[in-house]
Amino acid sequence: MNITPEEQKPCPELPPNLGPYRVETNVSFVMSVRQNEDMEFGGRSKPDTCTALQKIAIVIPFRNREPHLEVWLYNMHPFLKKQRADYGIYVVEQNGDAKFNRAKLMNVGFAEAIKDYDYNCFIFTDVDIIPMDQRNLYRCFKNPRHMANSLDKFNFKLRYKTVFGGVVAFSKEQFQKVNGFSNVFWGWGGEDDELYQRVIAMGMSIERPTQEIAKAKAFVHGRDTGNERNVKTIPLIRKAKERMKRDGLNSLDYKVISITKHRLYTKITVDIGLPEGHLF
Ligand code: UDH
Ligand code: MN
Repeated sequence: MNITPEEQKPCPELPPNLGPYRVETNVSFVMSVRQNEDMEFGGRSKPDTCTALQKIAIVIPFRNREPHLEVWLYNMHPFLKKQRADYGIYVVEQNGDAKFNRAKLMNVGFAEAIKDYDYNCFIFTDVDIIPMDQRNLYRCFKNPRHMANSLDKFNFKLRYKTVFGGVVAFSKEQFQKVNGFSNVFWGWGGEDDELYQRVIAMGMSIERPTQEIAKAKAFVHGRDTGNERNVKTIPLIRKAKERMKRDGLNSLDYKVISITKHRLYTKITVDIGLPEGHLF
């Protein structure tokens, strides 16, 4: 007899048997698909014997990083299933070769995911960071949560007290409260610190797992073409509080080029425009 969702019990607060996790790097898309044949297209899955506590959209900013995506998917589907998550994966790909805008892609992921399902939690993650402990819950909490505080490439040390990059979790309300990310950070850096300032400006604070539980693998790589360091971030970060009212989800402008529901993820390819004052 099938159990209907109404008859199902909520999943336990803490899934059983969570512990250290060994990241597998020698993988392929084919291996991932074989291991995840139970997935719904678009990279959706939910526990089959209980009702998950949250509905989680995972948003990955992306351009030209297939090898990292391959490893991320191979490791993260089993990881999220083990945590009994009701989740969907959204890979938001910037079309064209203009300067990369990680933050704007995150906003697009949020805006598109909420059209798909009644998500109430959003995890914004780089494609090249994979947790090394299943107790690092990919979920939302009372405060916006930073989960990339203990990366192997930084010897599992917190780099600075207000660091807020790599992987963050926001409930829908928390993300709307800060008006999402800024849309005006083109190139590498600053958008994460600006988001931190938004959180503080709205009277919230951030939280993190312990350094032990947050241990994660971050792949070491060179700088991508098109993602050169942005040298104009400091004045933007300083003015975050003032700008956040008009720069973010409420000013988000983009054109979807395609949405493809692959077995392991939903790929959203998007035209996010060009930096202001861009010259050809
Ligand atoms: N991303 C892409 N494609 C790009 C650029 C960035 O997919 O071309 C995404 C991806 O999810 C990535 C994230 O944006 O994980 C953040 O970008 P990043 O990984 O380049 O940032 P990180 O801080 O490295 O890891 C910066 C380059 C450091 C070079 C140092 C050389 N010693
Ligand atoms: Mn990286």
